[in-house]
Amino acid sequence: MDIPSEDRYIFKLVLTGNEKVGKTTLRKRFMGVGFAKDYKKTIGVDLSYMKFKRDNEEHDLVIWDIAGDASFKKNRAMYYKGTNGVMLVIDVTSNGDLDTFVKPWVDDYIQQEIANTMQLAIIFNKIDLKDARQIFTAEKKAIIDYIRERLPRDESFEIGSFETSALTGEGVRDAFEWLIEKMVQNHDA
Ligand SMILES: Nc1nc2c(ncn2[C@@H]2O[C@H](COP(=O)(O)OP(=O)(O)O)[C@@H](O)[C@H]2O)c(=O)[nH]1
Ligand SMILES: [Mg+2]
Repeated sequence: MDIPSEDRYIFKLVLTGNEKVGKTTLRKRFMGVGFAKDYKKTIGVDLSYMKFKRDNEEHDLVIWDIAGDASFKKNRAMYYKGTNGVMLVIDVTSNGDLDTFVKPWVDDYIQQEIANTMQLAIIFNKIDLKDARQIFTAEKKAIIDYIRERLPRDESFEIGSFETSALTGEGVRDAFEWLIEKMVQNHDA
């Protein structure tokens, strides 16, 4: 893994969402499989690093991905600190229950004090599993409305909503690119 030089800004994107919704598969689909193994052992997180170009300027991006549930809980503050962008991943074959799949994460954003500044994309993943799908337009709206209501942001705050399949790759690049663009815009502003 390349170590970015210290004078460059490193954008931080964190993946959130319940176990098995597809966070790691999405990350690998977008970035490849490279990660810093040591962090996995010590803080329960996989870190992936990439460079990206925008307007001829090169930036650095680190994606944080929860690796182990127990140590993640202990290291929650470290996980969220300095976050520019958040993906909340929802499995469309789940029932999308707000208390189970959404509330705990929104609670985190608020408690860890990133809710005021973060950019946010909701990722409705596993759309390839058409027969098992339970989350459609109405359920998606309920999830996004709930989040909007709880976040301390004004009406102009845009919450990204994307349908993806980490298995086929459908929608994955669009989702990451949208969020990265928002993160950069917000940092420039
Ligand atoms: N069919 C299908 N399976 C997926 C998709 N994304 C993830 N999975 C599977 O769901 C399981 C959990 O995925 P994983 O990325 O480990 O979830 P995580 O716990 O959120 O990191 C694995 O068996 C994946 O292969 C998807 O878009 N479609
Ligand atoms: Mg995972």
